[in-house]
Amino acid sequence: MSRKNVERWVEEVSGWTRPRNVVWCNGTRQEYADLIEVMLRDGTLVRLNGKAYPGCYLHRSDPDDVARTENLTFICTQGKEAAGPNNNWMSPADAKGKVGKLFEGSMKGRTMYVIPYLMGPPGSPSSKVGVEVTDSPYVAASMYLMTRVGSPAFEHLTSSDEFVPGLHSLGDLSPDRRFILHFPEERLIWSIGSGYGGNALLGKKCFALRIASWMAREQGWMAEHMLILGLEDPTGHKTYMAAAFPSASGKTNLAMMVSALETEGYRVWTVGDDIAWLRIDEEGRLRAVNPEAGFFGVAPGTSISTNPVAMRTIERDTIFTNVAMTSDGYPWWEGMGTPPPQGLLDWQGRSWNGSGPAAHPNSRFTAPARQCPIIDSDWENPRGVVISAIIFGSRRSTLIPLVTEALNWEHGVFMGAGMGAETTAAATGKVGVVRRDPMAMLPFCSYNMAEYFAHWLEMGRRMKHQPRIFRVNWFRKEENGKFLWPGFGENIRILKWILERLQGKAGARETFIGHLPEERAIDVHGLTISSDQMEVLTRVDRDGWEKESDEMAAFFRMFGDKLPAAIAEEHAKLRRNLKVSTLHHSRTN
Ligand code: GTP
Ligand code: SPV
Ligand code: MN
Repeated sequence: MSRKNVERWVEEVSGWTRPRNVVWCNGTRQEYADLIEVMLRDGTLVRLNGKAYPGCYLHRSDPDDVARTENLTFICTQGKEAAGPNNNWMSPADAKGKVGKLFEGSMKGRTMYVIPYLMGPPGSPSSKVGVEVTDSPYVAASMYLMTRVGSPAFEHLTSSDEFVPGLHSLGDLSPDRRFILHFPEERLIWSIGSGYGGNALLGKKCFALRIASWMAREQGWMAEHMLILGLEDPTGHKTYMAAAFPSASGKTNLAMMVSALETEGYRVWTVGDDIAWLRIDEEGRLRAVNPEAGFFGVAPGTSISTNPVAMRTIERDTIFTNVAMTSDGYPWWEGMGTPPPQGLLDWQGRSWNGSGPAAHPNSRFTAPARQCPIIDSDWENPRGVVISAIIFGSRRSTLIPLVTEALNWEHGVFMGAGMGAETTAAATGKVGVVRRDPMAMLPFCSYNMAEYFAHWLEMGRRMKHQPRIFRVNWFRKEENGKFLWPGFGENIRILKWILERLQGKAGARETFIGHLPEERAIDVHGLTISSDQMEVLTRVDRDGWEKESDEMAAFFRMFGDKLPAAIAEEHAKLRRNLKVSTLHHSRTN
């Protein structure tokens, strides 16, 4: 049993970070309760209204520590090329020298929590063990909600010796001394100076995406920033789909959707809302597991009308971070569906004066997945679920149609690789600027993305039954800034079209960007949307695509001749077709 190896590593890091005491977490409810007690006593947590929100707490973070900090996130590989132009890089020796100093004595006077955790369903060949050492009780408690802590990890460890160590310390929380470091070659994570989710809950983005994407390429599987959902149709049959959208761009909402077509028998079941680990099974199908056991979801915009399932998931045993609080001790945020009440405290605990948001735009809830009322019966199936469709999506206020189907796997990989997305509050920096975010993995792929595209192409070649690939966009806006498409539960109409495409039933017209829904192929009955608006949502704007294609070119150029030929060829094809369509236009106009 490699518990010995874990003990050896813990001894090493505690000798150096010098905590006051060390607590091993075995995953019991009592341990979780003790952590909560510690935080209520020292003010890290505030208890919310026990009648309306039993077992719920509010955490207010340092005002400078509210989102992922991509500029302070590094991949530390022997050579710079391995990390690619898409990552910040430091050599392992430099990283350890520089950041090692910051860890010296960083836990003085604090408790060190040792958290063995399992990512993935117990008993699954896909699952992997991590051990996080942290001096933050908030991080420790969040790990209880987000992963399988303690015995599931040790039971899994007995069957394999591998575990991914992750060292985390709050340090002094200064962004000047904040580093999120990944050593994929030795499967190691170091994080200091932040207590924020994606920087500090090391099982999530650091392990399940950055370290895992590296392992996945070596071992022939995929680690993706994807939700997983089951779409039940009127016959009762479920079709599973995985969808990659960038941060704060609708994964949790799609995965938990309450279908607007429920009376007709279409409904959604949740398997996962953020990350998917995918492998090819013996029959050549792609199967996915959700490595996580909880949701770390965006609070603003979540309401009874937009996401009633999330609202029910978070009404008990949930930790809220950086939301506002009412005088009754209820959590509150913008877009919750109720007007801001009198006596509201903002996310920093100050009396809210009506200027600026009361809840931080990246405020979040952390809740166990089992509390989700529509969690899928197969969400912990060790074999995972068979994926029939892969969906790429992002926020684009213009150009990108409501839905497009790729012509084939290569074209679909190109669609994902060239995807542009408007940035959100989930990472520090400007919000709403378009950047390329291939497969929604730009901040999470730990190696050269040109090789990542090649890996996608190779995975497609190895599959006997490739999922079909789609691109969606719920975020088109009218000139007045209003969303053109109602979104949320109405997105079922697009999932229905996707399902009907898989079944060979739905109509589509082939264009140079892919298959677009034929007029009236999308079921809009009961919706107040005009055929003009639907036309706008499914139009191909040639000039816009010309510009889009230039932006893809600029992005792809970064990778030089590492860019796979198939991607370059798909891009060249788009260019050629754009020219042809110009000729066509001038002839018909
Ligand atoms: P991460 O947890 O950061 O990875 O985000 P996510 O991709 O899970 O995004 P999430 O579902 O939490 O949605 C982010 C924001 O987008 C929330 O404010 C939602 O209310 C909003 N949103 C989600 N789906 C839709 C939609 O279909 N239409 C519109 N207009 N907004 C949406
Ligand atoms: C994201 O930013 O994509 C999230 C939140 O899901 S975090 O855990 O911070 O990465
Ligand atoms: Mn995410």
